[in-house]
This record gives sequence, C-alpha cells and structure tokens, in this order.
Amino acid sequence: MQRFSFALPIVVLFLGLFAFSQVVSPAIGKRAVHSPAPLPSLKLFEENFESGGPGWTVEGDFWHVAANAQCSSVTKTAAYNRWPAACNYFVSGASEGSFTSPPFVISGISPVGNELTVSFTYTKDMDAGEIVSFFLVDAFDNGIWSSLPGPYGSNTSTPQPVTLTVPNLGFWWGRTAALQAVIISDGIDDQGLGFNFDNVLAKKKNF
Ligand SMILES: [Ca+2]
Ligand SMILES: [Ca+2]
Repeated sequence: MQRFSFALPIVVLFLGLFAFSQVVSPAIGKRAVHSPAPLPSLKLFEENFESGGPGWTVEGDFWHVAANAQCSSVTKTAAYNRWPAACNYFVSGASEGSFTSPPFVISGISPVGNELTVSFTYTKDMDAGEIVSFFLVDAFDNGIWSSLPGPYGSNTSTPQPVTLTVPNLGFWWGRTAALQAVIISDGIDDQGLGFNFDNVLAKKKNF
C-alpha cells in the first residue's frame, strides 16, 4: 500500500505537466512565428517619361523629354541640352531653365511620425560653372518652396540614384505640390551633354 500511495501522486503530476504543455506550447509557438506587419508605404507621384512626360512644364531654356538614345539617354528622360540643334547646352551667354512636374497632393500623411521622400536617377556632364537645384514648390503659385539639396553635383555618365527627404513636412501637409528642377548656366564652356533625370518617385512612409 505504501508503494501505491507514493506512485499515484507522481503519475498525477506527470499527467498534469503533459496536459499543461499541450495548452501552453501552441500559444508560445504562435507568438514565436508572428513578425511585425510591413510598414505602409505609399506613392504620391511617379514618372519615368516613357509616355513623354505629359503635364510637365518648361520655362526658359533647353528642358525637354529626351527620346531613347538621344544625346546618350538610355531611355526617355528629362533632359537639359540643346537637342535637336546640338548635344550641349552652349549659347553665347548665360542660360537658365526650369522643368516642373504635374501637381500632386500631399494627403493622408501626418507631419508627426512620417516622412516624405523624392527620389530619382540622374546623369550629368557639365562644367563647374553650372548650378543644378531641385525644389518642392506649391503647384498653385510656384512661390512657396522647399529646397531639396542633394548629392547630384558630380558629373556621371552612369545613372546615379538619389533620395531626398522633404523638410518641414508640417508645412506641406495637405498642400498640392510639384517637383521643380532648375539649372543656371554661366555661359562659359558649356560643351557637355548637360543634365538628365529619370525615374522620379515621391513617396510617403509611416513609421
Ligand atoms: Ca525613362
Ligand atoms: Ca559653364
């Protein structure tokens, strides 16, 4: 009798632990395989110029949509050069031109905990006297803008990707904006192929 009274609690304890493990283990396993949901990311505007860049507007000199293989363009791109007269940006004197995208609304993005980026690729063949600038402008008056300073100052024949973060997102929240490229040339030398950009993407990201 003493042997039975000692063995019974051990059997009950074992069965109890087994039953507990069957209840708890699946729950632990589920938590282990769950990963965080992907962060939402949303396009506000994109352009690869393959349809000719409808809605882009030109002021001043030279900006146009380049055809495939025009002045070393690999695909259709935004281009600043004298084509069809020449594949350079030379004129007698200084020149200046802007190229502005169609408007897009910066909506659904709170200035808190969010980021708005503008990315594109560029090629550049210019001398040191030229100034290349990108801006986010108010699409209705072009007069309110944020500068998008970026690393697009170096000459390159291989398309270089850049991603620029829009500053002061609280100001832009809910506004209708446009991307604007501006080149100011000094009129000296100006014999290179000029500047091209392509694959524009304005994207918001929630953190
Ligand atoms: Ca293209
Ligand atoms: Ca120059």
